[in-house]
Amino acid sequence: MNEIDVLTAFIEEGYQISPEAVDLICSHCSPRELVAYVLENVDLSVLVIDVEHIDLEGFSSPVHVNEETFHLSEELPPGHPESSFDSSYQAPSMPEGFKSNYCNVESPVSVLSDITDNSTCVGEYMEFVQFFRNRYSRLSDIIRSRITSRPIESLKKGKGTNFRGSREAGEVSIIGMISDIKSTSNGHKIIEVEDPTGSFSVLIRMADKDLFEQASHFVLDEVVGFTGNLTNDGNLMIVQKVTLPDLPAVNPKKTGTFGKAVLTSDIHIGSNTFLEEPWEKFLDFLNGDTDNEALAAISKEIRYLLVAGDLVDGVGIYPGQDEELSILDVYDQYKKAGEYFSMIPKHIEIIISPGNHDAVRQAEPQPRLPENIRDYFPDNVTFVGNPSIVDLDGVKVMLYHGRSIDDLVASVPGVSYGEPTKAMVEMMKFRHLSPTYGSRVSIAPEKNDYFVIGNVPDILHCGHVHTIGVEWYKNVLLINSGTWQDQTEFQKRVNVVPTPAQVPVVDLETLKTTILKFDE
Ligand code: D5M
Ligand code: FE
Ligand code: ZN
Repeated sequence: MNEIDVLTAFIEEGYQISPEAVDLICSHCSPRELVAYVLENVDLSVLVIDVEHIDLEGFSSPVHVNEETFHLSEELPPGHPESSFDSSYQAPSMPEGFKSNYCNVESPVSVLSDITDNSTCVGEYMEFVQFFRNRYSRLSDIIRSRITSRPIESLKKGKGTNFRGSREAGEVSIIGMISDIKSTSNGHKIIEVEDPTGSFSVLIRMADKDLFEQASHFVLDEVVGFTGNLTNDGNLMIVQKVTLPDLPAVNPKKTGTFGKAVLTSDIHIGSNTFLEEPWEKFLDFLNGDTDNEALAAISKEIRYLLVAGDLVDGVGIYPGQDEELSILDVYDQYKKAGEYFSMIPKHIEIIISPGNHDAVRQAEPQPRLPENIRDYFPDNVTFVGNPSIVDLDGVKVMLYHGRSIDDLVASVPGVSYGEPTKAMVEMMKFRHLSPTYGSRVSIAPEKNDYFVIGNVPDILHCGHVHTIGVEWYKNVLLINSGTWQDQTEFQKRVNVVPTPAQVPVVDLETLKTTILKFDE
């Protein structure tokens, strides 16, 4: 509601209103409800409504939470499971005295992992060694808790004997980082793996169908455990079993909180295919400005808005991009973004991480946007790097723009742009957001591999591919949050078909997700 709306609402009811009272109502997070409350309670003798007639305390007294949630479950992608949480679990309850919406509720944000201000890398050889060792050490620790493995060096020394020098018998296990995947002339797979002590070749036979299927999901630089028998010359392992660093079969239940988080990404402000009208409808929704009661009920419960990269279209990102821009200067694009984000109610905590169209280094992990750009945005925005992990009042969300999805679509069977969460399942199984070095993702060798999924998040939120997807994987909610950009000429050429202006809204207590559409 703007000032004129407030003014006319009172005039229509036969009241005048002072400018200070108008300001007070407009600055409130639910002005529409406040106007109704004042009109209902004002003394009939009052002619001019002033600040003293606006009883904010009375307005703020607790109201009953509407338990009915607006579920568009028929619009969820096929296979979207219902919440699998333990029904005995009690989520933290709403604080006493919450208002007609969540505008006076604290919504804490803490950043648990982020490269910002921690980058050490200059790209030297030894840094790459350290980077891959960090990955190996963390992922192999997970696998080692499931199999008893030996260092590769001990297999070679043994040459057919075990590491105590006696005749080799039975199975052995190693944990290696995949350095090469080849097919033999008979169609078997030979996989070259490395650990800090050496390298070794393992064979996966075509006839071992399940194993072969599992191995078809491997991409370079992933860490995997292999169990099998060595050939007589001791130079090759015939694999019987593979062990991934996958999430445990029983992943502990979540620690929920109340309210809702809205997840989005790939806004591409400044592109001439940026969908301004649906986006502005979305901003209205965040402000509770909607005639749809169900949407208004959701809007009132929103505590967080997360943006997983590609806030603006940027400049010079792909050949001929300048012909598809409506705002040619990247700072002007961010200025416009800042104006849009200033329209979002101040009680909604906003998290923004960058993507490949944003004005930070292209090599990942990317730090948060620089200060001269952050200055365009209001105080309720927290800027983080890509990837990063944030804790939203007990719900842990890992944000990653998702550039590696391009690699996974190109090489893993069953992973496609149409179902982006399938790529995210691969990330969870191999506990890594972007395994392959030297492919589409340019990786900076930081001391710590920020792409390793160590502590398991409650939600993994990606974007980049411009298609929406929601899926559960072992109690982790995987969401690709789509886009606000219509198909570009460039995307037509590479056959990318986006699903724009759709927004997943996550209930932070149950992690049930509703997809809202703003394109109609
Ligand atoms: O990426 C938007 C989408 O376009 C995403 O699905 C990847 C795809 N894309 C981007 N660049 C390429 C190239 N060079 N080839 C094929 N597909 C591509 P965005 O990051 O928003 O540009
Ligand atoms: Fe994008
Ligand atoms: Zn992108």
